[in-house]
Amino acid sequence: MATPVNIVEGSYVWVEDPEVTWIDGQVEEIKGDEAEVRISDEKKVVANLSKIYPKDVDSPADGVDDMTKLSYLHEPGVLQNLATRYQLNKIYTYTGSILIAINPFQRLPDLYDPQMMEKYKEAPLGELSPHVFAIADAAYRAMINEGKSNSILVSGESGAGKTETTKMLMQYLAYLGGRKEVEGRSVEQQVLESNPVLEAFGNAKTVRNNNSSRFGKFVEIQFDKLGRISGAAIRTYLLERSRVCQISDPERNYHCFYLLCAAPQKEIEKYKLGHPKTFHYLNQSNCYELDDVSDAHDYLATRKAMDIVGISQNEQEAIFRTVAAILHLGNVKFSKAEDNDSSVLENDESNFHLQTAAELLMCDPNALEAALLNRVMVTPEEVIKRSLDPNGAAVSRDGLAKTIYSRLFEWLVNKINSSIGQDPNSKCLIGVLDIYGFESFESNSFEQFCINFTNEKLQQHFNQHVFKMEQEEYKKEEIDWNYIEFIDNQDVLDLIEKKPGGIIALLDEACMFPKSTHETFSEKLYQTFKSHKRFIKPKLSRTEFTIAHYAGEVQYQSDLFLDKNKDYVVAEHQDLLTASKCPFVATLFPPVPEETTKSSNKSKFSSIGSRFKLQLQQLMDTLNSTEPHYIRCVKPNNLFKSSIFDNANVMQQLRCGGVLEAIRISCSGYPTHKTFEEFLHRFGFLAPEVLGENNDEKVACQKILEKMGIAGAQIGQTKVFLRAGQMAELDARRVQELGNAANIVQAEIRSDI
Ligand code: AOV
Ligand code: MG
Repeated sequence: MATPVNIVEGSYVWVEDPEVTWIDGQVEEIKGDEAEVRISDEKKVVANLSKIYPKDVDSPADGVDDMTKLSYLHEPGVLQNLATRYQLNKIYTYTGSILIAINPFQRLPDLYDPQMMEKYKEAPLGELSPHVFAIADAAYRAMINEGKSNSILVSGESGAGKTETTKMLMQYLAYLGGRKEVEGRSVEQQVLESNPVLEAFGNAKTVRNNNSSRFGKFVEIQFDKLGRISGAAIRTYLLERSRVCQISDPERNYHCFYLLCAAPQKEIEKYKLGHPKTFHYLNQSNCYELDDVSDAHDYLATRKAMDIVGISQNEQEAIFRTVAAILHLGNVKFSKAEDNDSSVLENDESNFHLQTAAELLMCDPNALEAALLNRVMVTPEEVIKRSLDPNGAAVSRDGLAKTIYSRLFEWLVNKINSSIGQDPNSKCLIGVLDIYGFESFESNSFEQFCINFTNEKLQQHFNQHVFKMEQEEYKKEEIDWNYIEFIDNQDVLDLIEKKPGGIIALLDEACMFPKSTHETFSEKLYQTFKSHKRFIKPKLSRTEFTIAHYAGEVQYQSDLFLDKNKDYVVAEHQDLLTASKCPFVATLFPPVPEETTKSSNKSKFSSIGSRFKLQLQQLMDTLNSTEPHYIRCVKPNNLFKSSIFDNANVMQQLRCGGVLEAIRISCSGYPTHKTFEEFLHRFGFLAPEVLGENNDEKVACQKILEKMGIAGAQIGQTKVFLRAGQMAELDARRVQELGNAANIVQAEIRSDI
């Protein structure tokens, strides 16, 4: 961000502070590069002039609803504005047309009720207080008026409020595009009820969020010529599979497992269930219940939502039966067989769970046992049957559980889509994107790699968009805009996705080469990206690598990258479930066509990374054909508490989420846009003669700039555009003038005495 150079003695400023990030005070003395700033009666600090920023003392006490109205666009100003508003429960603020939403961590009364929806309907953006409804309304209006598809992209870190925001957006769009009299299930109702269904199966408690989405989601709402909802399509991205079998304290597995364990007694008996702590897939963590959530209530609510989205009673029964089967499967344990390296079921209890799992999946228990304990290898010469050791059998079991669960999730999405129905004639749609936010944990694996890759993609889209909008504003005002530059994150994207040679391509190569290990893969990365600016090899490590993402550095553990990248269903598992007597289970595992099983290893390999990359590219193509609207969600603290605004934490998110980058982009052009009237009101007294001349506003502004010797600023059609630092320069002059005026007044008073 530009360094303000125009700070004088007497200026009000912001100084960096280790505790609250920024603190305000007044400059008492300037010596060379250093300023002495009085913070309070007791406290003075000395800081380098390049590290202090001017404070706008004229800003309203309750903040401004649009950051671009701030006289100074810099970090402390932005932060102060958001903090002030948050304390007043004003959680929404614009930055131009971008909406910043700060998670209130409490239900704010009336904020989302029908009266509010009615109020926002057709109100021009910016006329009412900032709100998600205003963004949805703008998207809807633009779609109707221009006949063009729009999209709303919601981003922010885990727990920042993306999913809640998305639900509000959908509710408002359903309100605008719904039909008055509804018979049975309406399309909009189905669209809305898809949320609780997908959340039950795709959300889980993590350390960051009690209801964390573990998949990405793009909902495309289709409208007919009259602007009514006529169909919808939900696309989901990469569900976190590992969670089904592995969780760490105090997280939880997917909600549906706990819901089912809290189901009415009849179901519990039918599925032979018990307390979640009796199941290995759930008892790896000590967390079973969530504050303020009743799993029993949510079970019934989920069933109801499933009714509405068109999942039949039979299908629902089969879905929960499959969920129960996964829990039982997880309890099957193995021990070493006495005489060799193969394994057997550990005890009667394991046998009971295996029998129950087979019964629920309606497959042959002996075949299930065999599929878990053995692996058949087909070579051109012969078919070899190999027994797995207990560890291998457990891996096989978990693989089966993950595959069943992810197929079940895919089935749900497809079912919801076919039941809501697509409108082939729809020319206009509004897409709403709710994707997992940037993640950096202590240990980061392939999932985080994919999640962060997604965020890089969206970040690029965002930068390009902000850049374009800024240019459009300049064009509209007919000013020269040649010299805005902006930093692109294309280099990180190349590192990840370039073909050939990017990390995903190298990972695919490693997966196809039978002798690769994560060590050889890592070695290859180290060699290839030795001098890449965004790639770092951590000292002493032979299997880890760090990527310098736009949002910060993340160190990845490559151990499971190869395994997780292979999209591969063990043939024995496939055959077992294809043969299930339960039609639902059998449809999850349609028979694999002959040729693919027989062909060489190479074409059999299907890469999750590459497929995900392709899906993302398709998503970007869709987004690029729409008019985007951005909502950036911010988490005010890590305690999930209302009313706590943690400056450092918010600052970090604004930096990572690109909000400050957006501001930086506008700073590299003309960060301050003031209407002629505002400008004259503030600076008119610097040139009273100009005001006296009865000039038109535009000419008056021009003359003031000339008199003050401000070069490079521009006068548009309705606004004055100032370069970075020029506002501070004018304000400094104002402080001096005011000081002079005050001295004169004081002198007059004294001479009066
Ligand atoms: P996320 O989608 O951004 O995280 P959520 O939308 O699930 O985050 O929000 C987390 C929690 O914050 C919710 O469960 C609510 O308790 C609360 N919350 C968020 N927005 C609001 C709001 N507008 N009003 C009231 N409470 C709110 V993740 O899915 O983890 O990245 O993968
Ligand atoms: Mg979410």
